[in-house]
Amino acid sequence: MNSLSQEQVVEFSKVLYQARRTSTEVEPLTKTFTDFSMKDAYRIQAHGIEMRRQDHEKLIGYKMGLTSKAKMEQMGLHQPIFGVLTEQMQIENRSNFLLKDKIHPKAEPEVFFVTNRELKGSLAPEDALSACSKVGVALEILDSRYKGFKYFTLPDVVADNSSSAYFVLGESVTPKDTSRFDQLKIEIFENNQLVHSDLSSAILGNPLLSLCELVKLLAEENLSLPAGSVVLAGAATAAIELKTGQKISARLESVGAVEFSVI
Ligand code: OOG
Ligand code: MG
Repeated sequence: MNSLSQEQVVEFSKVLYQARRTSTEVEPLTKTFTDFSMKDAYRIQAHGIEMRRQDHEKLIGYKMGLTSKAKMEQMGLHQPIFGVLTEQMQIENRSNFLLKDKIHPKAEPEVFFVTNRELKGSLAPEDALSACSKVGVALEILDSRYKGFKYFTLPDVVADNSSSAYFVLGESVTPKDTSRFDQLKIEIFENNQLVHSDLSSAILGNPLLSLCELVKLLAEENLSLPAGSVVLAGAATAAIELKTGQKISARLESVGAVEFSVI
């Protein structure tokens, strides 16, 4: 497979940029144009983020995706990926989420970290833990720009910033050296009814390993993870489609809760 020219990278990322801005679904890029590699997918993603930076969005972290079996099976794709988070994507905990002007959003329960120093290269889980000032529970609101939220190929998803759209950070704790985050129950509720539940070990065996994996994937792009980054470790369970009138909440055992209402 030949790598994409810079003109193609710009053209492809503009298609997704417009789709997001106008809440219009588009065909997968690999269907409209041509197949491309993961490396090119991250180039398209990065160019899309650069356009958002020009729109004065501020980068505040990353999300990991496809880090659990439940998510890999829901989406039919089987390899961890990352996307970029901006401050403009954040929704306050316990606030309203307006469904209007969204394409086909879904919510999923996540573990999040806030890092206290720059991280790069290869990292052990103990180093990852010592680099976290916070560990908390989050809800990610995905909204793929592709028709019917249907896949396509892994490079299509990565090009589309790994389907990220919004996120809500909930309660958190300050971890200690001895804290363990690999056997905690994580649950998602719709109108207080439990919909999915799993253990945090569903996320690559331990959500801290998802942070290590992110740092490794960033290194492949010659990037490091800046101090103070927010990192979503990836959903432990499948996602729920959003509809007006829902209250969506999630709970991470020993850590806390997070919620929003769909209006
Ligand atoms: C891809 C992003 C997956 C997760 O937590 O696994 C993701 C998608 O489902 O569209 O965010
Ligand atoms: Mg997610």
